[in-house]
Amino acid sequence: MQKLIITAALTGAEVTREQQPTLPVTPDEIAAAAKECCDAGASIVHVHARDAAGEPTQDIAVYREIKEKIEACCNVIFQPSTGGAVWHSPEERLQPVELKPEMSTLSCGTCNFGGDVFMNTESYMEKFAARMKELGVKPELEIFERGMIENALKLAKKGLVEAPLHFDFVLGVPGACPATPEDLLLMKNAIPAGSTWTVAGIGRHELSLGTMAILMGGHVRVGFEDNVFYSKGVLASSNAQLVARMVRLAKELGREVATPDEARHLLGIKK
Ligand code: KMH
Ligand code: ZN
Repeated sequence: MQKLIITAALTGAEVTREQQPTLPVTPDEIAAAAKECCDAGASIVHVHARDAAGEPTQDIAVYREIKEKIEACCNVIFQPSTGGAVWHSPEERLQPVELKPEMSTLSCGTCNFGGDVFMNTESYMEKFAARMKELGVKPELEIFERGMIENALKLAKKGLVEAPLHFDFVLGVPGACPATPEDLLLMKNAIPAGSTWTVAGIGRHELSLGTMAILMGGHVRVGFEDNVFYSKGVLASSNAQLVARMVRLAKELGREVATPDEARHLLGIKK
């Protein structure tokens, strides 16, 4: 089995300091959390920027500051979000790709997102994919529903994303695909051979689906964007605490954890 790639989704667009008092929000806090997670065993950090008021922003200047601060302190793969928050325009969302990060996310369809709609029309998916390709940014294909895999494959057929594809199954978002073991199997069995995949289980499902992925040869995403708790009713003390638990589980289950450079090799990213 491949070594395990652990992604830490540090901040997200929806979580607040009220829900998680140690949520990293400023560029300094996000960079410090990235280093802590990298030291704990994460090889990718998925990043959402926040403005001075702590609100989600897709401002390229804020992403630039975060990228530079992370690069100055650790070797982790920087993966900015192009999902942003549900109310960001596609043009706002695409901004961090212009920084030519090693990776960025590419959401592969529209779904309900709690009481909101997360909008990803075909034309915008194509635009995002084309720009990532032009700039040499490896897309992580975000899959919130089964049909989104077909949308991703359509992008591949048009040459806008290239094999080997890398998928992230985001399971358990209210309004989208639930986070059952059967759903994860369905997703995993629907992607082309030779692809890599990771799973982001929302809330308590982070632990169960992450454990399944370790056993199934997939990869794992943890962090406050997806889950703020360590166990029922007990807040996690940091993103790194959630990473460290996955490292321990992987060790117990006989799966080695990838370094950032090993993750680059597995994902076909040239530094
Ligand atoms: N915040 C969600 C609406 C991504 O980062 O690419 C979208 C999201 C996906 O988080
Ligand atoms: Zn995100």
